[in-house]
Amino acid sequence: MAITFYYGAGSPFAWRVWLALEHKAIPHELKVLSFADGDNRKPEFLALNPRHKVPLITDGDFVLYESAAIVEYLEELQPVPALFPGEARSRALVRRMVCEADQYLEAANAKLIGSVLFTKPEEWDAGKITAARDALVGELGLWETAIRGDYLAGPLSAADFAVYPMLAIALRCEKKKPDLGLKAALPAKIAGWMARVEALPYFAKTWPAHWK
Ligand SMILES: N[C@@H](CCC(=O)N[C@@H](CS)C(=O)NCC(=O)O)C(=O)O
Repeated sequence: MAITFYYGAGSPFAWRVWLALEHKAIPHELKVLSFADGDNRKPEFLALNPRHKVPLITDGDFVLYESAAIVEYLEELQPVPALFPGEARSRALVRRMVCEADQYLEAANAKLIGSVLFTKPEEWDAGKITAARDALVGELGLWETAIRGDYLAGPLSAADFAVYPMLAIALRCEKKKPDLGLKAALPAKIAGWMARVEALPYFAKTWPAHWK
């Protein structure tokens, strides 16, 4: 088993890589780091990633971090089943969606997560939370318009694995703040697409352990 996968539960970026590994059935050793215990700041991990972030993989003596780069590497390592399917234009569309997820969806998500999950309830700012939720719903409206088929780019692709975990963590905010109103505001096509990702045979295995 050449690949070792460094993972942190609840990290949408690490989740993306796990879904890609499972989709391609690439054998790997899973190393779960604990953020609470500071595993990602320990010297042995900093030697692999000075940015102290998961995900990270090693493949023999090759070390790679950054989830989008890892997924592309896995695709080159094992092209079938594809995560960048089709011809050049279809693959470019997948890459565009991954960039959009990492740039725009992530920015909207970070505001909501920051104002709900990473803020103590007694310090919640209702105006800030509503604005963050509305901005995310607005962003999701763009994704709803962009959906090409059963999955974001048409066939299942790296775009689905980039976006799904971000939305799952956003919806997690509603567990902590049940009146958030995000689930109810999800565009219908996005809700249907999420259900299709959740129906993938390996999906349940990747659900964050502490969310169960
Ligand atoms: N751009 C990176 C983001 C990775 C990232 O932000 N990971 C977070 C967890 S979601 C992390 O490890 N944070 C720990 C830290 O910064 O100390 C990627 O796509 O892999």
